[in-house]
Amino acid sequence: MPMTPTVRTFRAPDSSAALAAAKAALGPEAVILATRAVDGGLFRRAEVEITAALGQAEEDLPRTRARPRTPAQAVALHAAGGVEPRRSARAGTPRPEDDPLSDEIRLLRRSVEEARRALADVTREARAGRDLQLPPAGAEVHARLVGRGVEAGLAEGMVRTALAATGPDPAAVLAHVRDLVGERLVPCRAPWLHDGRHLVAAVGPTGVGKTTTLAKMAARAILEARKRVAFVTLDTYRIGATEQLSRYGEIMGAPVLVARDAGELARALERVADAELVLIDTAGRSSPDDVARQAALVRTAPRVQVHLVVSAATGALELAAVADRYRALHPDRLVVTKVDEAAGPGGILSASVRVSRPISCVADGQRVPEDVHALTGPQLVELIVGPDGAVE
Ligand SMILES: Nc1nc2c(ncn2[C@@H]2O[C@H](COP(=O)(O)OP(=O)(O)OP(=O)(O)O)[C@@H](O)[C@H]2O)c(=O)[nH]1
Ligand SMILES: [Mg+2]
Repeated sequence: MPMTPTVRTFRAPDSSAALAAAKAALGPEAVILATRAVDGGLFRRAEVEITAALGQAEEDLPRTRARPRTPAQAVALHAAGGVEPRRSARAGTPRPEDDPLSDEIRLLRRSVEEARRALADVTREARAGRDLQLPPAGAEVHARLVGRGVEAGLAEGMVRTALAATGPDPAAVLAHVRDLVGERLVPCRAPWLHDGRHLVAAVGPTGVGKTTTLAKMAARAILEARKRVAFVTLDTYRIGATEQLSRYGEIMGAPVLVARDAGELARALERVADAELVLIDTAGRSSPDDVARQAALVRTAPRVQVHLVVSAATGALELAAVADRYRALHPDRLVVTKVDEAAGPGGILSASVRVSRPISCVADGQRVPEDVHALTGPQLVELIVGPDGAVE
């Protein structure tokens, strides 16, 4: 007896949990039709949504000349190595519904392909855990961390420490890992809420959001703390850079000064002596010499706090490389941007452990000033590890 396809969606914090839920509800023959990431915000949990259909058991599928009745059956049949679903069993007698059906089948095939890839990712992560010869509880937590973008080596180190401390209970291992992440991600007061006169300089790779983040900080300081704010830019390199900052300054009624060398910077700072928050923008440069020259110039400003800005969207390995490149400049704070574009924000940990500096704020969008947040310790941990609760 052919089964009637049942199509259902399942949501869970990660793809392995969503797959497990689909298999639990629909049985091991469930056919995954689509997977998609459901966006979370900083305060909303992101989820993975899987659409699955109750498939036919392989032995039930006709081996030849079968005709799928619905798209789900067609995909099940095709995935199970059955016959070409487009043509009817009676070859040469095309049916009127063939064309819309084949369109749907094409779409569904693509979805199945995407789902297969997602499944391959999950399997690879699980295999990585096994290859490391971690006990099941450790492999599970390791897979979760890697799935959230945490560098595999960092994940392994934390999981092994947690296993040694707690024993092989996945929930206890995960709880201990949360503590370890918390120790590595230290929050601090939002730069726009600092007392007294405060100088903040943004340094970091090209295009990570230095200028935008400074504009967000300025707007927050003006709106929330009623502070007098001034901008100084050292970015005379990129065409349009001064105009970009001047536009923000104009909108906010904050002066924008340009400095090309230490003398000009000192004079600019004197001119904005009454500003409580001075935001110093720098040019994103790729050459290490240019980066070092600019950092040396920034450091001539008395009591300046240097914020290294990194983009979470670049992934763990790139974040680690950026942190290594900029560590020599001794940044005082870390700013993380583009969390909204990061497939897994866990990569932030790679930068954080390398520069070992407090995280002053996290940006998750282009809107000024809404998309910048000074997160608490637990919020930072949640960003990396995902929402609290049992291991999924
Ligand atoms: N999605 C997203 N986009 C962002 C975020 N922060 C900045 N951007 C965007 O990233 C682009 C580059 O931002 P900028 O602020 O000009 O970057 P920059 O680091 O100053 O760039 P350079 O000065 O050229 O090195 C702009 O389109 C911003 O709107 C963020 O948190 N999320
Ligand atoms: Mg800029």
